Amino acid sequence: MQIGLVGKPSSGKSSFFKAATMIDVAIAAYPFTTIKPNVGMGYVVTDCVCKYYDVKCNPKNSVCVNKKRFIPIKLIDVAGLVPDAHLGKGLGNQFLDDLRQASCLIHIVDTSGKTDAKGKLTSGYDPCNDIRFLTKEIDLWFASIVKKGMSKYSVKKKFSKVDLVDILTKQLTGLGITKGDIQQSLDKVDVDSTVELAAELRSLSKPIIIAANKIDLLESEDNLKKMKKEFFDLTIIPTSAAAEIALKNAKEKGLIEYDTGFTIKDESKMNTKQVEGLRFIEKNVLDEYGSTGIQECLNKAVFDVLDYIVVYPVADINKLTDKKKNVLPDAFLVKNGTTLKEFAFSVHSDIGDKFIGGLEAKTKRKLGADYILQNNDVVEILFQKR
Ligand SMILES: Nc1nc2c(ncn2[C@@H]2O[C@H](COP(=O)(O)OP(=O)(O)OP(=O)(O)O)[C@@H](O)[C@H]2O)c(=O)[nH]1
Ligand SMILES: [Mg+2]
Repeated sequence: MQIGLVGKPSSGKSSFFKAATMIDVAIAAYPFTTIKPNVGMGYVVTDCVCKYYDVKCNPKNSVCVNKKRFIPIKLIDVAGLVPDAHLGKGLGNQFLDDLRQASCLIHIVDTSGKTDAKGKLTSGYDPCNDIRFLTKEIDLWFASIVKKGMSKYSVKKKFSKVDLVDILTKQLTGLGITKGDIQQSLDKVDVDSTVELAAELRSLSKPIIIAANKIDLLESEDNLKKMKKEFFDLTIIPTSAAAEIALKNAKEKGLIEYDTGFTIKDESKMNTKQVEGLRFIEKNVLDEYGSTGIQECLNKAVFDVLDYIVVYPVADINKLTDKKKNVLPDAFLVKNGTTLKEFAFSVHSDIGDKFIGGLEAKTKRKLGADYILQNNDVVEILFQKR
């Protein structure tokens, strides 16, 4: 699972990346601080099934803290995109190729209106512009690749009987687009309009959600309302990457306890500026919006927009263990609607090939190949051993 962070320069992409991964990357108030992409692991968080089964788990592919399962997802932070990037403005859009395999994009918007379309300092800028131009640039990037497929098709069809869907599938698989996506899109839009087709394919294969960032700044409040009104059909989550970094830093230094809210452990160990900074975050971010929004953004992208569920494969449904006796070792993110057999293949192609059936831990019932996996299922996959 990969998620791409996109947005204009200085909107806070690298800050969001750092807040989610705690990897130290370059962050600065001038455009194009990031040129080469940053790649790292963030997490989605969900109640661990160890809570339901009342057992102590030994996670291997993920982490469990206070019965919350932290499941890793890959985050990619790329260079800033400016209007007309497809014509080569700014750093152009070549670097978008780094996002080919992303399942979802989070558009980091500077909600404060204090940076212009190129990321330079200004005041009173309307962040709604950013949503419009950025979506357009991403769609045009798709369109340039769809166009290549279309030209191949028009050349090939002169010489042999060829199928447009097959040619497009081959051209677009690198973008994570399936044959089904292409068929669905061709049913919906006019095949002659490359741009429309590309936009449809983009929204199917890389939905965009909005992180309304810099929500700690006072100017952001009205702009957020405006954005929500104009883009009521988009998922918009208020975030403060800067606040999340400050809270995680203070937690790492042992100064505060921080889960959803925070408590200062010993005020005498902090200077006035530090305490004031934390109180500012409490008042302007946590009290106002409930959280810094970073974790919500990732969870929303994976569980709501992409509609993934969590499944725990084990080797023994009675003990809930793998072969090495680890309790609930792995939590897998799978697309809602996935069958047991498809899941078996994704765990290991060999297990898929030798698949017989499965067992489910809660009811102990047998499962067939077509069983649709449910959220928090603990399953044992049965396969021919030799
Ligand atoms: N107040 C406030 N400032 C923020 C927030 N997030 C980022 N910033 C500031 O915005 C500026 C740009 O942040 P970056 O994370 O470097 O932005 P970027 O989008 O990666 O920029 P490029 O790499 O140049 O495209 C820095 O000065 C950050 O400290 C936030 O939530 N609140
Ligand atoms: Mg950056």
